This record gives sequence, C-alpha cells and structure tokens, in this order.
Amino acid sequence: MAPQKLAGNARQTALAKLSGWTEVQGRDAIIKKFVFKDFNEAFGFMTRAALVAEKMDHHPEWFNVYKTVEVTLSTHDAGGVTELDVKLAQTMDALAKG
Ligand code: H2B
Repeated sequence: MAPQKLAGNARQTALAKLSGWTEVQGRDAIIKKFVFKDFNEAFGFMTRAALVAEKMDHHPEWFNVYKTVEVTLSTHDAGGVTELDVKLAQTMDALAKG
C-alpha cells in the first residue's frame, strides 16, 4: 500500500528536514541537482543510491550529465510526494557527502 501524499503541516515539517531540495512547478515532486567532482564520483553516487532505492522499492527519476545528477522524487502510486521520497532524499544527501 502506498503512503499518503504529504500535505499541510506534515508536508512543511517533512520538507524542512531536507536541504537543497525544491518543489517542482506544475507537478507534485521534489528535485535536487547534485554536482560532484567528476563523472566517477557522480556515477559512484548513482550506484550506491540505486542499491538503496531498489531495497526500498522506491525509485528515483534522474538525469546524469558528466558530474551532475539531477534527481526528481515522487511516489507514483500516490501521485505526489510522500514520506518515502523524504526518506530517499535524506539517504541521497548522506551518500552525496561520502
Ligand atoms: N518508485 C517511485 N518513485 N514511486 C512509486 O510509486 C514506485 C516506485 N512504486 N517504485 C513501486 C516501484 C511499484 O511500482 C512496485 C510495483 O512496487
């Protein structure tokens, strides 16, 4: 069962836990652009994040060009941002710090 879309105070509180993530215009999703030292760092991050995402059964939409990885998170089953996205975003932030 998919978690509920975050709304109201719960949403504000949840998003406040994240840094560098912004709300996508015209869609219920959050986005962050990670910039690494080089492609090796960027792809290493993607590899580690992919393993976590697969374990969570919650997958990112992402776009990589050389050392940047642009990540969009939304829970498709719920049609918007849920606690799962917040959890994956926090994990990605931690992985990006090395
Ligand atoms: N990832 C994301 N981001 N949102 C989902 O709703 C989702 C997913 N659902 N990964 C999962 C897989 C679902 O399709 C499978 C069947 O569990």
